[in-house]
Amino acid sequence: MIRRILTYPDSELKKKSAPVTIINDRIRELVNDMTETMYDAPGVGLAAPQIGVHQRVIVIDVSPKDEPPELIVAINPEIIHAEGESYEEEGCLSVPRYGANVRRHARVVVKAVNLEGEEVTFRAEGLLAIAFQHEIDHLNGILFVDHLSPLKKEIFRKKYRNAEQARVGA
Ligand code: K1U
Ligand code: ZN
Repeated sequence: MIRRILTYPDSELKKKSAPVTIINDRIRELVNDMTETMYDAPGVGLAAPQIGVHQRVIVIDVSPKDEPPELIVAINPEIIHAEGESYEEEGCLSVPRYGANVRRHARVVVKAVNLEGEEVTFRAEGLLAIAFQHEIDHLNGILFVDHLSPLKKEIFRKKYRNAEQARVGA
């Protein structure tokens, strides 16, 4: 089922998510819903708190449009190694119509559990590395705009508020 994606400034997006302790039908259904919601959006990733579920589950697919899908499901993901620096433009399904450059690690190693309950390790670079960092931030209640300098964040807040007010005719 496609779920509604919460948007900034919803306070649910600022809450920290809890680790998954057991992989049961509820988690499998959550992953199915997240996957459907991500592909429908469309996005290259989605974290459970974006649909209001505060469990440490993310889905990612950064495969090019003209290639077969390569879905990554990561439960309780943890960055166990990070190196290098990147500064690329990001967007967020929870912050529609806004993009900004964010400083991230260029390469990460992520440890997680898959839907079978097995421990898995991902070595990521490029967009996949950025997506892992972006989605794991969501699990900790952090949005990409929280990485902006205080001045840029203030400009974002004002611009975003004005743009949203104009859009809904407030
Ligand atoms: O978590 C999210 O809000 C999803 C977000 C993930 C992300 C985007 C860019 C860099 C890192 C992580 C998105 O998918 S925003 C939409 C987007 O970037 C996109 C959509 C369709 C095709 C390609 C990109
Ligand atoms: Zn996001």
